[in-house]
Amino acid sequence: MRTQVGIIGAGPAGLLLSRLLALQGIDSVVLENRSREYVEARIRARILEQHTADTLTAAGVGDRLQRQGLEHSGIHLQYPGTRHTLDFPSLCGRTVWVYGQTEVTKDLIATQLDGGPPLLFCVFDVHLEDVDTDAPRIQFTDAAGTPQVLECDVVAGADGFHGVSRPVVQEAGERVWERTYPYAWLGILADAAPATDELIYAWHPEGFALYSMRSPPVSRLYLQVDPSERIEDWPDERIWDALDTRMALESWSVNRGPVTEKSILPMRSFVSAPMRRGRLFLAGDAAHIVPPTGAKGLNLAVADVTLLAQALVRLLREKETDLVDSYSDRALARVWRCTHFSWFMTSMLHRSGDDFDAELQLSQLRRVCSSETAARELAENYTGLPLDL
Ligand code: FAS
Ligand code: PHB
Repeated sequence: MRTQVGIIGAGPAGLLLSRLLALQGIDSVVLENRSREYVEARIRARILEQHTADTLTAAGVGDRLQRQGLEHSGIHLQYPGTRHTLDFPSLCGRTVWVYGQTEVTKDLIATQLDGGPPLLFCVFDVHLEDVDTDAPRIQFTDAAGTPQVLECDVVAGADGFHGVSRPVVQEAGERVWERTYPYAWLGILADAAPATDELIYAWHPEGFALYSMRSPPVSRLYLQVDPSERIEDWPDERIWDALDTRMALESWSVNRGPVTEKSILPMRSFVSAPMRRGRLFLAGDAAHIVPPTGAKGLNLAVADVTLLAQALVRLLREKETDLVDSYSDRALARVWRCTHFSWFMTSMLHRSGDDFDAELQLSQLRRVCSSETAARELAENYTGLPLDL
């Protein structure tokens, strides 16, 4: 098999990269080790920055997003006795969209399978070779169990945190920064109409809580818990009682309903640099992980592949290396900005158990809720900064 760009991973990064390249006449093959059903069923991100929504729409995969997505013009920040609304359009002229990553993935896969570049599911034994040459190869076994070799001009490692691509970059020497947070998120899906128009990010002495939504009849809610907590120790009633406590506001209450899914998600920040080795380029979670408090994970993946697609078109069509040579630095500038913002939101809103921290957090929250300058800084980061910082 031969293609210009071999892409490992059919998550949002790999799929969108393939689409953006195809629109520029660059061919690719996407290799995915899971089944289509598995990939489309993964519940993950939800908040799309304005740039992400615009990119998907411009790439011709935004029709359902425009029809079924929920455009949100702000968030509520809460601490005991106060719920303050940040109005994004008045602060920074942008909005965000609530539209599940699962739906984005379904839209991208449907487009890919409707006459788009090859997308192979259930491959295994994926190995990269000769990435330091201009003829890298991907060895793999296809779903039928037949060994295959994909000859490429370039390989894109969009295979997530547990993929095979980053270790290949690491072999040539790279730096890694990691922070594991001393808390996790217990998340539930509930058949209950959200009791709020915008997301509520709530600080409380007992811990952080987040009120989000999937669709008009379905709520998505999260509680800060200790990373050692077990989901079986959290019956529905205990979860609802904790949400009521942490989000309490006079003459308002959380809407309860049947819990249809619950899980505990660990929280960490992770960055690896560079995001390139020879003709192998990393994008998305393969290179970085952020805690979900800032709603940046999916949006960072989209920003990476927007930059990478531009760079690969320049290399493969115009034979110019300037953009591929600057890709890692340009992508990492945004990665660190989003890593900082995700750390800022996480540190401001999650109880550490230390009362000095609590006073700092409350002071920061009061500052954001009272200063247009501080609110604008949060709004600009949350809705997404320009691609090239
Ligand atoms: P992905 O991990 O989505 O995709 C990588 C793909 O590569 C996968 O399909 C995988 O099966 C495949 N793959 C791996 N190894 C392979 C191999 N050897 N060969 C072939 N294929 C291989 N972000 C937010 O902004 N908000 C959230 O609330 C949020 N919640 C999250 C919850 C969870 C449980 C997780 C894990 C992540 C969450 N994220 C969230 C972050 C998430 O949305 C990621 O940022 C996003 O999926 C990144 O997309 P990709 O880089 O494409 O990586
Ligand atoms: C979600 O709805 O899953 C969600 C929303 C905002 C976040 C994180 C997760 O910051």
